[in-house]
Amino acid sequence: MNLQDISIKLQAGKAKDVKILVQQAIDEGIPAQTILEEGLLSGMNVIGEKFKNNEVFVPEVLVAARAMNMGASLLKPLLAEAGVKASGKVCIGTVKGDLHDIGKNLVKMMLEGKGLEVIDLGTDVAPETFVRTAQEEDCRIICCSALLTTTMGVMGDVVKAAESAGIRERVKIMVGGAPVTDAFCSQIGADAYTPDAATAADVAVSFCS
Ligand code: B1M
Repeated sequence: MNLQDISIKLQAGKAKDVKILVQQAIDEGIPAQTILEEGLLSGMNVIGEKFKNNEVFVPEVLVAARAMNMGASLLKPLLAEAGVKASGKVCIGTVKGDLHDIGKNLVKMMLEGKGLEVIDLGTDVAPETFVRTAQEEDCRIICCSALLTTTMGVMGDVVKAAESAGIRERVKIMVGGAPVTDAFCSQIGADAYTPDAATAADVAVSFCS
Protein backbone atom coordinates (compact mmCIF):
# COMPACT_ATOMS: atom_id res chain seq x y z
CA MET A 1 0.00 0.00 0.00
CA ASN A 2 0.98 3.62 -0.45
CA LEU A 3 1.76 5.19 2.93
CA GLN A 4 0.88 8.58 1.46
CA ASP A 5 -2.78 7.48 1.78
CA ILE A 6 -2.34 7.45 5.57
CA SER A 7 -0.77 10.90 5.43
CA ILE A 8 -3.65 12.27 3.35
CA LYS A 9 -6.37 10.81 5.60
CA LEU A 10 -4.54 12.13 8.65
CA GLN A 11 -4.42 15.62 7.17
CA ALA A 12 -8.18 15.38 6.58
CA GLY A 13 -8.66 14.34 10.21
CA LYS A 14 -10.26 11.02 9.23
CA ALA A 15 -9.27 9.11 12.35
CA LYS A 16 -11.25 5.94 11.54
CA ASP A 17 -9.77 5.73 8.03
CA VAL A 18 -6.29 6.30 9.43
CA LYS A 19 -6.82 3.44 11.85
CA ILE A 20 -7.99 1.10 9.08
CA LEU A 21 -5.08 2.03 6.80
CA VAL A 22 -2.48 1.68 9.55
CA GLN A 23 -3.85 -1.78 10.35
CA GLN A 24 -3.71 -2.65 6.65
CA ALA A 25 -0.08 -1.51 6.46
CA ILE A 26 0.78 -3.60 9.52
CA ASP A 27 -0.95 -6.62 7.97
CA GLU A 28 1.10 -6.12 4.81
CA GLY A 29 4.24 -6.41 6.91
CA ILE A 30 5.42 -2.81 6.57
CA PRO A 31 7.70 -2.01 9.55
CA ALA A 32 6.01 0.05 12.28
CA GLN A 33 8.76 2.69 12.21
CA THR A 34 8.20 3.19 8.46
CA ILE A 35 4.42 3.50 8.92
CA LEU A 36 5.02 6.04 11.68
CA GLU A 37 7.51 8.13 9.73
CA GLU A 38 6.22 7.93 6.15
CA GLY A 39 2.51 7.83 7.00
CA LEU A 40 1.62 9.50 10.30
CA LEU A 41 4.51 11.91 10.88
CA SER A 42 4.64 12.90 7.23
CA GLY A 43 0.95 13.90 7.42
CA MET A 44 1.51 15.78 10.66
CA ASN A 45 4.39 17.72 9.06
CA VAL A 46 2.14 18.87 6.22
CA ILE A 47 -0.46 20.02 8.75
CA GLY A 48 2.30 21.82 10.67
CA GLU A 49 3.40 23.75 7.58
CA LYS A 50 -0.20 24.67 6.71
CA PHE A 51 -0.81 25.75 10.30
CA LYS A 52 2.24 28.01 10.11
CA ASN A 53 0.98 29.56 6.89
CA ASN A 54 -2.55 30.06 8.23
CA GLU A 55 -3.95 27.61 5.69
CA VAL A 56 -5.48 25.47 8.47
CA PHE A 57 -6.49 26.43 12.00
CA VAL A 58 -6.65 24.93 15.50
CA PRO A 59 -9.77 22.73 14.93
CA GLU A 60 -8.24 21.08 11.84
CA VAL A 61 -4.96 20.55 13.68
CA LEU A 62 -6.81 18.99 16.60
CA VAL A 63 -8.66 16.44 14.46
CA ALA A 64 -5.42 15.60 12.67
CA ALA A 65 -3.76 15.15 16.08
CA ARG A 66 -6.56 12.81 17.13
CA ALA A 67 -6.07 10.76 13.96
CA MET A 68 -2.33 10.67 14.64
CA ASN A 69 -2.87 9.36 18.17
CA MET A 70 -5.32 6.70 16.96
CA GLY A 71 -2.89 5.43 14.34
CA ALA A 72 0.05 5.55 16.75
CA SER A 73 -1.84 3.50 19.34
CA LEU A 74 -1.95 0.57 16.88
CA LEU A 75 1.80 0.84 16.34
CA LYS A 76 2.59 0.95 20.05
CA PRO A 77 3.07 -2.79 20.66
CA LEU A 78 5.13 -3.10 17.48
CA LEU A 79 7.41 -0.19 18.25
CA ALA A 80 8.17 -1.85 21.55
CA GLU A 81 11.03 -3.90 20.18
CA ALA A 82 11.98 -7.14 21.81
CA GLY A 83 15.56 -5.83 22.22
CA VAL A 84 17.18 -4.39 25.34
CA LYS A 85 14.90 -4.24 28.33
CA ALA A 86 15.52 -1.98 31.28
CA SER A 87 13.94 -1.45 34.64
CA GLY A 88 13.35 1.80 36.40
CA LYS A 89 10.76 4.50 36.81
CA VAL A 90 10.49 7.61 34.68
CA CYS A 91 8.10 10.55 34.89
CA ILE A 92 7.26 12.44 31.73
CA GLY A 93 5.28 15.52 30.85
CA THR A 94 4.96 18.53 28.61
CA VAL A 95 6.13 21.59 30.50
CA LYS A 96 3.97 24.31 32.00
CA GLY A 97 2.18 26.52 29.48
CA ASP A 98 2.48 23.93 26.72
CA LEU A 99 -0.38 21.69 25.58
CA HIS A 100 1.35 19.75 22.79
CA ASP A 101 1.39 16.07 23.69
CA ILE A 102 1.82 14.01 20.52
CA GLY A 103 5.63 13.87 20.70
CA LYS A 104 5.51 13.31 24.46
CA ASN A 105 3.11 10.39 23.92
CA LEU A 106 5.48 8.87 21.38
CA VAL A 107 8.40 9.14 23.79
CA LYS A 108 6.26 7.52 26.50
CA MET A 109 5.36 4.70 24.12
CA MET A 110 9.01 4.01 23.27
CA LEU A 111 10.10 4.14 26.94
CA GLU A 112 7.42 1.62 27.87
CA GLY A 113 8.55 -0.49 24.95
CA LYS A 114 11.98 -0.69 26.55
CA GLY A 115 10.49 -1.98 29.78
CA LEU A 116 10.59 1.24 31.78
CA GLU A 117 7.71 2.17 34.08
CA VAL A 118 6.38 5.55 32.96
CA ILE A 119 4.34 8.01 35.01
CA ASP A 120 2.61 10.31 32.55
CA LEU A 121 1.99 13.72 34.09
CA GLY A 122 0.23 14.97 30.95
CA THR A 123 0.62 18.51 29.65
CA ASP A 124 1.07 21.93 31.30
CA VAL A 125 3.21 20.40 34.06
CA ALA A 126 4.80 22.71 36.63
CA PRO A 127 8.48 22.18 37.59
CA GLU A 128 7.42 21.39 41.19
CA THR A 129 5.12 18.62 39.94
CA PHE A 130 7.95 16.93 38.02
CA VAL A 131 10.21 17.15 41.06
CA ARG A 132 7.58 16.09 43.63
CA THR A 133 6.67 13.07 41.49
CA ALA A 134 10.32 12.09 41.09
CA GLN A 135 10.74 12.28 44.88
CA GLU A 136 7.54 10.47 45.82
CA GLU A 137 7.81 7.79 43.16
CA ASP A 138 11.57 7.40 43.28
CA CYS A 139 11.99 8.11 39.55
CA ARG A 140 15.44 7.79 38.01
CA ILE A 141 14.64 10.11 35.12
CA ILE A 142 12.49 13.20 34.56
CA CYS A 143 11.54 13.62 30.88
CA CYS A 144 10.41 17.06 29.74
CA SER A 145 8.89 17.87 26.36
CA ALA A 146 8.29 21.37 24.96
CA LEU A 147 7.07 22.47 21.53
CA LEU A 148 6.96 26.21 22.01
CA THR A 149 9.93 28.55 22.13
CA THR A 150 8.02 30.39 24.85
CA THR A 151 7.84 27.32 27.12
CA MET A 152 11.18 25.59 26.60
CA GLY A 153 12.69 27.83 29.31
CA VAL A 154 10.54 26.00 31.87
CA MET A 155 12.90 23.06 31.43
CA GLY A 156 15.62 25.17 33.06
CA ASP A 157 13.24 25.72 35.99
CA VAL A 158 12.83 21.95 36.31
CA VAL A 159 16.61 21.58 36.63
CA LYS A 160 16.71 24.35 39.26
CA ALA A 161 13.75 22.87 41.17
CA ALA A 162 15.49 19.46 41.24
CA GLU A 163 18.63 21.13 42.60
CA SER A 164 16.67 22.99 45.30
CA ALA A 165 14.91 19.79 46.34
CA GLY A 166 18.28 18.05 46.71
CA ILE A 167 17.51 15.29 44.19
CA ARG A 168 19.66 16.47 41.28
CA GLU A 169 22.45 13.97 42.00
CA ARG A 170 20.20 10.94 41.69
CA VAL A 171 17.73 12.01 38.99
CA LYS A 172 18.66 12.44 35.33
CA ILE A 173 16.80 15.13 33.40
CA MET A 174 16.10 14.52 29.72
CA VAL A 175 14.73 17.18 27.38
CA GLY A 176 13.28 17.21 23.88
CA GLY A 177 10.76 18.70 21.49
CA ALA A 178 11.05 20.57 18.20
CA PRO A 179 12.65 23.84 19.42
CA VAL A 180 15.05 22.14 21.87
CA THR A 181 18.72 21.64 20.95
CA ASP A 182 21.82 20.08 22.41
CA ALA A 183 23.24 23.54 23.11
CA PHE A 184 20.07 24.50 25.00
CA CYS A 185 20.29 21.28 27.02
CA SER A 186 23.86 22.12 28.09
CA GLN A 187 22.93 25.73 28.78
CA ILE A 188 20.24 24.78 31.30
CA GLY A 189 22.30 21.96 32.84
CA ALA A 190 20.04 19.07 31.83
CA ASP A 191 21.57 15.63 31.24
CA ALA A 192 20.48 14.71 27.72
CA TYR A 193 18.78 16.11 24.65
CA THR A 194 17.49 13.65 22.07
CA PRO A 195 15.88 14.61 18.78
CA ASP A 196 13.35 11.78 18.57
CA ALA A 197 11.42 9.28 20.63
CA ALA A 198 13.45 6.22 19.70
CA THR A 199 16.75 7.87 20.67
CA ALA A 200 15.18 9.15 23.89
CA ALA A 201 14.29 5.58 24.83
CA ASP A 202 17.82 4.33 24.08
CA VAL A 203 19.38 7.04 26.23
CA ALA A 204 16.88 6.40 29.05
CA VAL A 205 17.85 2.72 29.00
CA SER A 206 21.53 3.64 29.27
CA PHE A 207 20.74 5.87 32.27
CA CYS A 208 18.85 3.04 33.97
CA SER A 209 21.36 0.29 33.41
CO1 B1M B 1 0.93 24.06 17.94
N1 B1M B 1 2.54 25.01 17.44
N2 B1M B 1 0.27 25.65 18.88
N3 B1M B 1 -0.70 23.04 18.23
N4 B1M B 1 1.60 22.80 16.72
C1 B1M B 1 3.58 24.24 16.74
C2 B1M B 1 4.55 23.62 17.72
C3 B1M B 1 4.22 25.35 15.81
C4 B1M B 1 5.69 25.05 15.44
C5 B1M B 1 3.34 25.55 14.58
C6 B1M B 1 3.88 26.59 13.63
O1 B1M B 1 3.69 27.75 13.84
N5 B1M B 1 4.55 26.14 12.62
C7 B1M B 1 4.07 26.64 16.71
C8 B1M B 1 5.22 26.93 17.68
C9 B1M B 1 6.05 28.10 17.25
C10 B1M B 1 7.14 28.35 18.20
O2 B1M B 1 7.02 28.30 19.38
N6 B1M B 1 8.28 28.64 17.63
C11 B1M B 1 2.77 26.31 17.44
C12 B1M B 1 1.93 27.28 18.03
C13 B1M B 1 2.35 28.72 17.83
C14 B1M B 1 0.77 26.94 18.77
C15 B1M B 1 -0.21 27.89 19.45
C16 B1M B 1 0.42 29.05 20.22
C17 B1M B 1 -1.18 28.36 18.35
C18 B1M B 1 -2.23 29.35 18.80
O3 B1M B 1 -3.06 29.05 19.60
N7 B1M B 1 -2.10 30.52 18.23
C19 B1M B 1 -0.97 26.93 20.40
C20 B1M B 1 -0.27 26.80 21.77
C21 B1M B 1 -1.09 26.02 22.74
C22 B1M B 1 -0.26 25.69 23.98
O4 B1M B 1 0.48 24.73 23.95
N8 B1M B 1 -0.37 26.50 25.00
C23 B1M B 1 -0.86 25.65 19.65
C24 B1M B 1 -1.82 24.65 19.69
C25 B1M B 1 -1.75 23.46 19.00
C26 B1M B 1 -2.89 22.44 18.98
C27 B1M B 1 -3.61 22.29 20.32
C28 B1M B 1 -3.86 22.85 17.92
C29 B1M B 1 -2.13 21.14 18.49
C30 B1M B 1 -1.61 20.25 19.66
C31 B1M B 1 -2.45 19.00 19.81
C32 B1M B 1 -1.78 18.02 20.70
O5 B1M B 1 -0.56 17.94 20.85
N9 B1M B 1 -2.61 17.22 21.33
C33 B1M B 1 -0.89 21.75 17.82
C34 B1M B 1 -0.06 21.04 16.92
C35 B1M B 1 -0.48 19.63 16.58
C36 B1M B 1 1.12 21.60 16.35
C37 B1M B 1 2.02 21.06 15.22
C38 B1M B 1 1.25 21.28 13.94
C39 B1M B 1 2.45 19.61 15.30
C40 B1M B 1 3.17 19.21 16.60
C41 B1M B 1 3.30 17.72 16.63
O6 B1M B 1 2.51 17.06 17.29
N10 B1M B 1 4.24 17.18 15.84
C42 B1M B 1 3.29 21.97 15.36
C43 B1M B 1 4.00 22.23 14.04
C44 B1M B 1 5.13 21.27 13.80
O7 B1M B 1 5.76 20.76 14.71
N11 B1M B 1 5.43 21.07 12.56
C45 B1M B 1 2.81 23.10 16.17
C46 B1M B 1 4.43 15.74 15.73
C47 B1M B 1 5.25 15.24 16.94
C48 B1M B 1 5.46 13.73 16.82
O8 B1M B 1 6.49 15.89 16.91
O9 B1M B 1 6.18 16.92 19.21
O10 B1M B 1 8.20 17.51 17.77
P1 B1M B 1 7.18 16.54 18.21
O11 B1M B 1 7.94 15.27 18.86
C49 B1M B 1 9.05 14.70 18.22
C50 B1M B 1 10.40 15.24 18.71
O12 B1M B 1 10.38 16.63 18.95
C51 B1M B 1 10.72 14.38 19.89
O13 B1M B 1 10.08 13.13 19.62
C52 B1M B 1 9.07 13.25 18.65
C53 B1M B 1 9.37 12.39 17.42
O14 B1M B 1 9.91 11.18 17.67
N12 B1M B 1 10.34 14.79 21.23
C54 B1M B 1 11.14 14.44 22.29
C55 B1M B 1 9.27 15.43 21.71
N13 B1M B 1 9.35 15.53 23.05
C56 B1M B 1 10.48 14.91 23.44
C57 B1M B 1 11.04 14.71 24.70
C58 B1M B 1 12.25 14.02 24.77
C59 B1M B 1 12.89 13.58 23.63
C60 B1M B 1 12.34 13.76 22.36
O15 B1M B 1 12.90 13.75 25.92
C61 B1M B 1 12.28 13.93 27.12
